[in-house]
Amino acid sequence: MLRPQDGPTRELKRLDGLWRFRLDPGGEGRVEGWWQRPLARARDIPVPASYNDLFADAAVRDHVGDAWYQTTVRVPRGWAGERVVLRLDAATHRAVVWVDDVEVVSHEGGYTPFEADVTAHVTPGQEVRVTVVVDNRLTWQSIPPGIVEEGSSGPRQVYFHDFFNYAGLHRSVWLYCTPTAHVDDIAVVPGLDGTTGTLAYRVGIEGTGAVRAVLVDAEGAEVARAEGAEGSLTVADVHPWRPGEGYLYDLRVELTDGPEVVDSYTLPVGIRTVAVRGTEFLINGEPFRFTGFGKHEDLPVKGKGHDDAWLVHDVALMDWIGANSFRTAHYPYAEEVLEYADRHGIVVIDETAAVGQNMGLAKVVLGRDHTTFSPETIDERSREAHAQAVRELVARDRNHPSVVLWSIANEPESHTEAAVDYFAPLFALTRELDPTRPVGSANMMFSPHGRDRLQALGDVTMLNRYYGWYTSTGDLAAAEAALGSELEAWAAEGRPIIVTEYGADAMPGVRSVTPQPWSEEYQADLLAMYHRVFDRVGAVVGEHVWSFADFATSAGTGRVDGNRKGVFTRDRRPKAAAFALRRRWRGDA
Ligand code: GCB
Repeated sequence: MLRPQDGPTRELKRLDGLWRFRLDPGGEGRVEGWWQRPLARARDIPVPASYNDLFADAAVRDHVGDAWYQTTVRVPRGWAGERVVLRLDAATHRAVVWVDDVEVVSHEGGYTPFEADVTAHVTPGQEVRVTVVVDNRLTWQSIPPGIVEEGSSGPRQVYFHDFFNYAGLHRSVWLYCTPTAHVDDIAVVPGLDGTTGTLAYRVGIEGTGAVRAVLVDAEGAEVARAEGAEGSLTVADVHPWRPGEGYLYDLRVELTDGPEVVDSYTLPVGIRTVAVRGTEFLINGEPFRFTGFGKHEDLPVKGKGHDDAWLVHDVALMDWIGANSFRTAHYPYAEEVLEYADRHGIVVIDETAAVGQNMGLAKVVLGRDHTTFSPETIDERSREAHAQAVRELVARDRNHPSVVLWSIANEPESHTEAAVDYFAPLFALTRELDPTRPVGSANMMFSPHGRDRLQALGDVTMLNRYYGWYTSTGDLAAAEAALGSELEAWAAEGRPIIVTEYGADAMPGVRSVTPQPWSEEYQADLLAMYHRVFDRVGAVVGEHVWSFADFATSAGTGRVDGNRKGVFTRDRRPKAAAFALRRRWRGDA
């Protein structure tokens, strides 16, 4: 799905700002038709932002169910005769949207965009009312899963993942126009052969017309062109996209009718290749070593609301510390983040929101006894929702050169036949949708080498490990021995290993001369221990510390105002470990 843009044939209006907002714990709005009139008893709310932390009110923070958003927008009068589209970059976790009295679209899944052609429901020059109801409930059939239970003071949301269930309109909302006949979709596949680059492209169009593709370099010079909706462009003396250097070309796709350019869409593209060879992960044919983090979209006050200032600051900190990559744990991030990664040469592991599909873990953490995959829990419908999440992730992100690996789940149950039955078709689907990128899923420590059955389905071994924290707590020598022997065993399977999580909680200011968990020194020492082991095991090609920054979680005795495994605090101040990582990753500190 193409991101909306301004251009010679397209215009864009961002609907962000203060909207009207009302919680609906009783679910009355859908029955009473709240979209039909100005939202009664509403308050102002910023978009984009999670609603949970804005109002200093536990009823809002812990709300379960519908929340209504409303605004009015004047459709620009110059849009007469154009196709008008309303797009939401994300609504967490599902939403229905009305324009005035007409339902125009609904969508399931909290981290991917959706849109509706609203041409028939608007009049250029006139105002319309836009109403969105956002439902934050997680069920066995949602991605991620959860259970809503009746508590003494109303419904309570239970979930199996370790980050707070923020909800609302987390990303921008847009009204945009295109010509009626327009470029609907573009897919590119870059290639490299020595100093020659190639870009295979496929354009989907609505309406009729001829397609032309023009490739322009960063200085604005045309380097290749082709006619036809499908084709390949060749670039002599190509300037590849590479880690640390986000060189981009512009692919200008034009839909023409004789001499007239009916529509034009410009897609930034990077020319690079990705491959797995034995235990190596290759970018542009050269072995790449991932340094960086599993992150979260998580901010004080805004929750999961996207914010460009924090994006720029986070990337500045990643640069400061010497991180060349990150994983979008545990859901697809805002498209602004991927575009920024493209432009800055940051390598991305792109993950679906399938996290918490592991009832072995739920038993330990929540004391609950469920079967992970069963007709009563995660079932065929869940898998279809998961497949749809994969489709939407790949459709949205396949053109980003920064994305080098799809992660289709984080720490699912992975030792059972049921897990293999559930996941094998999802691996196949991902490869069918994108044969050009490796696929994996992050493994959890309850299914170590010898027990896990999913890693063999992937191209890369992805391990989340907490030796020295959840096991051998405080005993780094025992942890080192256990980690070393497990990694050696995985290495023998012949796939590259990315340790997608390792880390320890640390409370800033807790200092210790002896190995005390929760101290800044213990966090730094634990990371150093992992690095000693990584440097011994050649198949380890990636180290992603968990986590970049502290983040909000649900309440728990192991959580102190959230998860404290950040190398930076939630407001992005460095802990002692940050300086140690900088020394390792930059070597010049
Ligand atoms: C994990 C999860 C991550 C948690 C982390 C932890 O394995 O993938 O979501 O936050 O452990 O800190 O326990």
